Amino acid sequence: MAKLSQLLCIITLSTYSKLAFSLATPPPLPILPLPSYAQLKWQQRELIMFLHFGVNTFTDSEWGTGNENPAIFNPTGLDANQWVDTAIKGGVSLMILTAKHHDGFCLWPSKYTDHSVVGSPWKNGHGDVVQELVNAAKARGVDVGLYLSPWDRHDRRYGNTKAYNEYYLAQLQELLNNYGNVREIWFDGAKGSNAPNMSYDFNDWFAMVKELQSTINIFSDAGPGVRWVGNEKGYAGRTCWSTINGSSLSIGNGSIVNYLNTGDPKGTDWLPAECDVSIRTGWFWHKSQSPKGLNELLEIYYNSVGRNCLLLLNVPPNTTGLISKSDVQRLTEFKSAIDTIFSTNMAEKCSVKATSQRGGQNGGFGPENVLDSDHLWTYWAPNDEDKEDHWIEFKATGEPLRFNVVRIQEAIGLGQRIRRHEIYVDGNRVASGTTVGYKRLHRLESGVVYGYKVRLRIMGSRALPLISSFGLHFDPFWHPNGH
Ligand code: FUL
Repeated sequence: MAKLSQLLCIITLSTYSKLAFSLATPPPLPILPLPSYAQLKWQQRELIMFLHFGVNTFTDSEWGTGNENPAIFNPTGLDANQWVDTAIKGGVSLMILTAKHHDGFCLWPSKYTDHSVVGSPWKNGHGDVVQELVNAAKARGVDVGLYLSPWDRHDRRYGNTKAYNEYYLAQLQELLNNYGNVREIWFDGAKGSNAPNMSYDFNDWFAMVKELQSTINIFSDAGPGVRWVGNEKGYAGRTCWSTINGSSLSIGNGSIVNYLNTGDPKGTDWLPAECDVSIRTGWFWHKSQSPKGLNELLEIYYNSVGRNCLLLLNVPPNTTGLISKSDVQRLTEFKSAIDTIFSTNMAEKCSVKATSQRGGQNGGFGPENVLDSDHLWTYWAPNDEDKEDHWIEFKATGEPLRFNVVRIQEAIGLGQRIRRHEIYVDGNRVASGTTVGYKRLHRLESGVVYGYKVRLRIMGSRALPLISSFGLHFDPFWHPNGH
């Protein structure tokens, strides 16, 4: 009997010790605030598309007066499939349409006004542009967002706070109840200086939006889902935190644009920035304008997506109701340039080591994680004792490395951390910066570099840095100072 219990004891102990060996090290603690699921999904889109379309398209203007005759809206060749095709060619997964711009003209047959497609000759007044976009997008697996301008220059209720808020909420309900999933709703802060004085019940609006569409991201200057980046050039700050203090923000307040541009490492809210810019000079289509050049678009890409933001690129349909060929071509070129640059990662051929790794050799947080295809939930984590300087190093296993772009990504699901970082090639510093966030791109000022060892050094962070992906790329369109 004594022998039996001894044997049992040995078996139990050995089972426990085996278990102890196979138990995984838990991830490090997050540092708050964190993104919501909808915000993470939004961030991964990188490039989304704006469609400014309405009476302004036909009057060659940017801000309509509100007195336009709906009869001028007649896009005889409108084909939302062509819009969605264009988006797909551009690698875009979300399209945001101006359902109503400042002129008050509604692209859907709203029950609450006659200033809409109903009064136009297009489809004899039976058309619905919102529905056409929703149908075409759904058929191709693309998501839809809507812009509903708070400032309305047509409706007579504007200026009467109660009556106009009721009208606005009624229209929000139409858009969010009748067209399936809406992924982003855009509350524009613009308002003309002579506009009647009134206040918008933003809190009621936001609460209703969330009630009707629980996974939507609400955009405004101040969020609460996504914040404005503070300019319409498509440029985020060189330092760009997804965190900010929501209580310091308000909508339509020109004095906070710099704060919006950079965010705040002490911010208590996760409110990432969206960079809106048009492919042309204006937001609406004008015969006299043409799309920006490829290099300008790439510059915008590096300054938005490459600075931890989303790029919301406006590609406006023309008077026929189609996206002009020149814009389709430019967007296709843009997408193909991005693919050319980022489809090859020279770091993948490297051996990789780091200052330390959480949980030791088999802890699951080794530096090799930065080279897999998961850019959120597998990452390199140093161990807790490593307090100050951290680095991760990539060493060529054959030919020297040749690149002019460095890509760094943080595991933002556990919070944004890095404050300061540098890149070295064979001991020489080639780039330095502050925040990283979901994605930080450095286009090297010195042009192409060749070398054997590339080191990312992190000299400051809010908590231990967690790197989810790293890339060394070659951008054939980048020629600084004729290099
Ligand atoms: C601004 C508006 O005034 C412009 O017309 C455009 O819609 C842009 C995206 O936002 O505030």
